[in-house]
Amino acid sequence: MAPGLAVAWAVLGPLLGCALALQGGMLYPRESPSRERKELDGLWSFRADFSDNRRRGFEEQWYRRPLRESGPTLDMPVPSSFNDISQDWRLRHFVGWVWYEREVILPERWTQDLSTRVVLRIGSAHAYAIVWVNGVDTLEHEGGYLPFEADISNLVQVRLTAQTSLGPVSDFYTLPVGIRTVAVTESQFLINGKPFYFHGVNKHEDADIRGKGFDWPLLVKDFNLLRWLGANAFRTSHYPYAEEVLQMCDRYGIVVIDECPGVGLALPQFFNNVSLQNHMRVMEEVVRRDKNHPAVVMWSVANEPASQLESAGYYLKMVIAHTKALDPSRPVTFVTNSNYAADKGAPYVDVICLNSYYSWYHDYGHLELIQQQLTTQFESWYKTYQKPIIQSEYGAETIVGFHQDPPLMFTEEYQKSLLEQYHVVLDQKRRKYVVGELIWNFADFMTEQSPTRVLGNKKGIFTRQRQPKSAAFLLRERYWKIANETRYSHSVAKSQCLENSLFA
Ligand code: GCB
Repeated sequence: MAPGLAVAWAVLGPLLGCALALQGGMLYPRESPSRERKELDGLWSFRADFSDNRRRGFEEQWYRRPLRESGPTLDMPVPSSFNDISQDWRLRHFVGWVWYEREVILPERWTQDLSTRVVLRIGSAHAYAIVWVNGVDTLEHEGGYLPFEADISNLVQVRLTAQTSLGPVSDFYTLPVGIRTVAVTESQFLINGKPFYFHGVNKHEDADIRGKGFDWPLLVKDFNLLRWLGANAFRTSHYPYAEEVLQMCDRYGIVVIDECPGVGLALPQFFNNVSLQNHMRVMEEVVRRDKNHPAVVMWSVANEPASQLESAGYYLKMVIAHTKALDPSRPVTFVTNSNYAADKGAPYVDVICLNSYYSWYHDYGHLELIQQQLTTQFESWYKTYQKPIIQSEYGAETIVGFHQDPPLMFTEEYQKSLLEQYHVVLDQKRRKYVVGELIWNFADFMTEQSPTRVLGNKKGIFTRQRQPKSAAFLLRERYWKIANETRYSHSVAKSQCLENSLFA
């Protein structure tokens, strides 16, 4: 196997001035028939040196061993500004040395063909950088903004051969694994044989400017916020998310209900054989891609299909059976907003997932009705099916900065009060057969315009820019309280890496 290339670099506060001697140009790294390029962007290990003299890293020689062995590390996306990513106020204004580390597997040719020149290039590091490669002090650079590079061929080129009892190895692949069991009883969701309560969110892959699209800084920010919130789960509403998202969930111990894009199945004509075949094929693709993620504990085949229709009943039965055949190890569900007496798909799911918007889409403003309506909802469903239930959506549109007391719709007070009413009933039922609650939504997100949307869907507890509304603080208190009551509180609190996660 090619040797790992461990890279650590450190940056310091203000730029002090620089003296550069011109030694030829520095070409932007472009691929060509004779040049290959390997991106080092992505997640790095990170540690700020909070010691009084800010020099502990040098004194203890953190560059000699994996950074995680020096003390607690964080995941830090590169490129990004560490001050903006974390919920730790100390990092917001931190001045001093910070340490970044990345382990890289280089292509065999780079490390074994001694005529290949390997150059390490840092696009920019603010404001003073020292770079170690495999523990060797290789490069120093003062001043941010501009690139610097060094020939590291002699540090990474070693002749190695790998052999197994079957002969030489020609292909290598590393698959991080986690081991856990998932099971469902009449009233419980079990992970590793212990009752698990989902206290989390629904998300969207959405942010300002970027819209939908994978983005490391955004992802790390969102995971920092999930931890701040004390959330232990989310549903990938309403489509499978980027694979990097699931990798983060595996590492952080966040449990996932993995949903396929079966959304908008609202009309009778959608439940035909062509859609069914297509839906089953999509489930195959989702399961094939995501089955190795321990974080994924349940498949959701659809969101709010018109499951009161007979044709939908047959359709959902087939999709669910197909998904179970593809993966007998995980429960399967779909998310419904139908009435318990009418739903034709519920007989086939392992867990009932219910969306309801009491005092929002009907009985507007009547927060006092929520407790009775929600109690009836839970009791009717449980009496009919004797299956565990998750409140998979509930919430209220809230425009940040709108205030009114007594609460009126669209204000922060209304969102809080609505959540509080739901929580009263959830607390009564969660020790019985309700096994989870997922707020709609983690953050505001963009939608088509309509009379019910004010520049998108504003049911986020965070704004689209990831700042908390009042409800976020309410939910934070609740989720940490539940986390501390459950057996998994340890993993929720510390699940930065696999050793501490539920799936270790
Ligand atoms: C729902 C949907 C979700 C919507 C939400 C809302 O029931 O599942 O996609 O965004 O309601 O806010 O209307």
